Amino acid sequence: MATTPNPPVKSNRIGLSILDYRGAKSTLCAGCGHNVISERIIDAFYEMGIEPEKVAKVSGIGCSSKSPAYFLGHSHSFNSVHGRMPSIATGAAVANHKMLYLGVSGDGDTASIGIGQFAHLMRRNLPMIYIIEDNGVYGLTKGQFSATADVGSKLKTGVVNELPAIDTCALAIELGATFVARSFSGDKKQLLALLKAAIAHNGTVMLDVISPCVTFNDHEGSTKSYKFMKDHEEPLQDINFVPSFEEIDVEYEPGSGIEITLHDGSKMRLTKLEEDFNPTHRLDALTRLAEARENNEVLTGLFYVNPEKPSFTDLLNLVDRPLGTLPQEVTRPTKSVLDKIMDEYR
Ligand SMILES: Cc1ncc(C[n+]2csc(CCOP(=O)(O)OP(=O)(O)O)c2C)c(N)n1
Ligand code: SF4
Ligand SMILES: [Mg+2]
Repeated sequence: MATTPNPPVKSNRIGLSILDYRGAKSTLCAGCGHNVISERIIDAFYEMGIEPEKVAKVSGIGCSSKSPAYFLGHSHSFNSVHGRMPSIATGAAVANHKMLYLGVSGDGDTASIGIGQFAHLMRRNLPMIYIIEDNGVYGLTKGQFSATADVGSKLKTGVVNELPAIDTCALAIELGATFVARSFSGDKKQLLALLKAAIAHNGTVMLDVISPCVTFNDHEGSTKSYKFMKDHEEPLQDINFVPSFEEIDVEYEPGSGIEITLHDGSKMRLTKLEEDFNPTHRLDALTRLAEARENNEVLTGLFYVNPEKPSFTDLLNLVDRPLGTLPQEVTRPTKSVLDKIMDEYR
């Protein structure tokens, strides 16, 4: 009897299938926004044709910080201490600047315990993608308000948050990050375009993704629920990403939006822009975010990008070969050199 051949497995530009970008089976709650973000990360790295072995995943503590286990199973990974992922990422990036660093944090991990480390990562413009999976609560410890919870947002128990939210995007722009955006786990097209552009950028990408916690913060009265986001999300622009390795088949018409060329030659095309808003203008971005906060708008999209500013590792003028792989003969001064240095202190 004739057998039906299996359909050919699709592969990307480096010959890998989407299965090569998956990770372990998720242990997070079914329906958690974090699982959807993991899916988009898998799609973005597959579509960009990035070798999983060239990626280093770093995270802190929280449901969000567990999620790197569920994507890019062939990549390097380090699950650090609560709020301390930035220092681990900084050390790793200096020791080996040839890897692509992908950090996953939570709103608690970043905006509460980790705010100090977050601030210094942003100001250094460390070349990495820093994702906040933002649900407005500490999911792992059973749903207390985090510092990104909006004023007036209500817990299931009826407790109302009266403290102002920290806007992690405004903070990241103020401090020096060079690619700052907000998205929603349920906005598949926008999130995928932003993740692919993030891979093409050199410098700190700070991507705050609203990611509903179905167990503790998806009810009426929450401003981080699926329903609230579906009703209130206001995308600033329609984002199309054209990677450097793809032919640009449609000519871009000047005046129909903004085109931004990223570090590796990829292009972002932003259309349906609000009049006068240009994401390459830092002050415009800060003003627009402040207005959004005053008007209770949930703005998403690309707020700020600067493809020109040197990253932290550019500024260090590192030798081409990763420091962590240099042999001792190169990194350790000889006895005569050490003696000479000591002589200078006598
Ligand atoms: C030093 C330290 N303090 C407190 C905790 C307890 N703790 C674990 S996860 C967490 C908050 C997680 O919230 P978030 O980062 O928003 O992640 P989510 O679970 O919501 O994805 C806290 C307070 C801890 N693990 N370590
Ligand atoms: S508790 Fe909330 S954040 Fe944690 S896995 Fe469940 S739905 Fe996700
Ligand atoms: Mg959280």
